[in-house]
Amino acid sequence: MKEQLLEKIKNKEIVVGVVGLGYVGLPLAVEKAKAGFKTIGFDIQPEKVEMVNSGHNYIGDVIDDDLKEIVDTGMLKATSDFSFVKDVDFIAICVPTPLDIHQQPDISYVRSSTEAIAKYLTKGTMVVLESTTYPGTTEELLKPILESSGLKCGEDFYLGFSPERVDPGNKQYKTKNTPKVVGAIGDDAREVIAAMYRAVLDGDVHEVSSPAVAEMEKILENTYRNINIGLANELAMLCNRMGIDYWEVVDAAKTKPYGFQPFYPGPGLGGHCIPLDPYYLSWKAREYGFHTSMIESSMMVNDKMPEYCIERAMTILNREKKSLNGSKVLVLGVAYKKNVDDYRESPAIKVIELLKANGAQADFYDPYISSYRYKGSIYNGIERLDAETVSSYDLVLITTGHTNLDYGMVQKNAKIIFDTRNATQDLACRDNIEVL
Ligand code: SAJ
Repeated sequence: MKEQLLEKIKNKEIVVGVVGLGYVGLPLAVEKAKAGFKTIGFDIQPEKVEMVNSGHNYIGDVIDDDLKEIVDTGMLKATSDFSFVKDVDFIAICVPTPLDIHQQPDISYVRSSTEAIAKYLTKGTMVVLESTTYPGTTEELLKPILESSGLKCGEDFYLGFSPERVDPGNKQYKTKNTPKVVGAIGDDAREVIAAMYRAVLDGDVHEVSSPAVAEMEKILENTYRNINIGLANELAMLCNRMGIDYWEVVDAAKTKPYGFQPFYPGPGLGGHCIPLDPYYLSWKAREYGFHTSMIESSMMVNDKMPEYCIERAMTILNREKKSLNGSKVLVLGVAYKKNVDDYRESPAIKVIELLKANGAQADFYDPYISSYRYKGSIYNGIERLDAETVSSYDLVLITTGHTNLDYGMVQKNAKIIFDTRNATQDLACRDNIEVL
């Protein structure tokens, strides 16, 4: 099997499957097809299948023309019919790994995708999980499901884990040039799966001894960010109490050319990875009687940031002899981080809800997001951001630091600005600006 697959990779005869056509799966499918491998994209959402098959791109990190070309040339097609799994030689699973309402891992998308694959799995197939998950998922969950097909892992099919590393909106690092880690069950599996990624990606492919090592390294990457952001948030709150500008402190600390990476405070932790992934580890750790105290501590700080922003807004309005209750507040940015159109787990939305709960009239403007859905309701932003609009609010609250906003105009016309992202850092006149 190994030699046959290595030959097929070399001759670009491998048929590739990608399950999940989101911000991870679609860029991966596009890169595989661009590298000359016929690719089938699988997704349970008919609208995604329809958009891909009509060459209509919906992922910011994918180039529209690239998608159109590989669809027009037949190198990529999308389907919801998993029976086509019988035609693939390599299949990557790129489905969400969210948390349920009790902050426990919801592995159901991975499980159902694997079950769908197992039904049509054929000999000589490489199966790779890319979704971020707890160490042990590949061997403990995927392997038995796939072997229920009657095929034997390591003999009839290869199984591995290779964590996605997609930083939405990152202009420098994309799927093609970001180094990739690969772990698999068995040396042959690891060699063949790594060869498959090397045939497509420009970045280094780093092989590790097991899927668990690869699963754990990805969780380490994101837990590292979570905890350092928690540290930044905690020190920002302390510095405010001490009358020290934490943003200036970080700028000074990052002059150290080694051993320090800057992290910045904010209104909370958003996105579908950093706030969630560490909980996959703390959940699994309890199986071993282990408590990941630093993750819990960091998340206590991060989860408190929306409320802390409300406290600060109250203090700022109070100085103007105004109460939050009855004030008009304009929230700038609902995306979970700057220059993206994604508002999943966005702290800005939690801030808006808290403003309303305290009796404020909270409107928002986001250049990338005109409306958002929250708990079954749709919320529309204000149409445009102009001097008259800005001046009509008691407080402007910057929650996402989009770089395409005219902060100079906002500063000139706002009564007062609470900037939780230091987005106004380049403005000379800051007398009506307060930072987190
Ligand atoms: N944030 C801060 N302060 C910081 C950095 C980030 O408050 O100093 C906030 C952001 O505003 C955002 C959240 O944390 O709400 C997460 O931001 P992020 O920069 O970690 O970006 P994500 O979640 O879009 O993507 C991350 C990837 N980003 C980077 O490495 C820069 C990467 O960790 C993973 O590839 C990706 O998660 C993933 O899919 O796991």
